[in-house]
Amino acid sequence: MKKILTLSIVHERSNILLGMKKRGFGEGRWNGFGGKVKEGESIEEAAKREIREEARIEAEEMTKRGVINFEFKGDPDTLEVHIFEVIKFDGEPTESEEMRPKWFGADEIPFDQMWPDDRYWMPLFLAGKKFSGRFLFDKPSDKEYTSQILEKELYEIEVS
Ligand code: 6OG
Repeated sequence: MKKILTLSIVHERSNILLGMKKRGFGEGRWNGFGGKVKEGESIEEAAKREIREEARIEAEEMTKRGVINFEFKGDPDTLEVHIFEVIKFDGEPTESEEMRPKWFGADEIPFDQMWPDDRYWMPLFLAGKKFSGRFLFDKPSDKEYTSQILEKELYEIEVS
């Protein structure tokens, strides 16, 4: 089964806002804000709701930057993650139950404490490119274990 998720990264000048995931899937890692799209909402509405819930800010301007399919060996589910760049927001990023937000400069992104796919697509994100891809992992990461990439496809998309 395919699950649709969002992942939003606020990009302001050369800084990005990430959140430390405090619980659940991806716990103990830095990531953008996001989660599952609920029935009846658009992908963009879901992205805005998740940013509001997890970082307590209101996304006012965002653009779709990529779609990546994530699979785990032996698991029939595919996570179709839609990646957004938030260019304008209102409010002050604030810690929530799920996430502790923090700004990072483009040259100090904590890839060692992120999902291992991020070091491949983040440079495209930071360069303003659009992309699509697919990653197959051995098994989910948790606090102690970092997933290993078994297969990787990543393409830059030309959009006029
Ligand atoms: P909840 O299920 O906690 O949302 N996500 C991933 N992000 C990256 N960078 N790599 C992955 O590789 C990911 N798998 C899922 C999507 C989970 C959040 O984590 C993202 C969502 O924003 C496997 O609601």
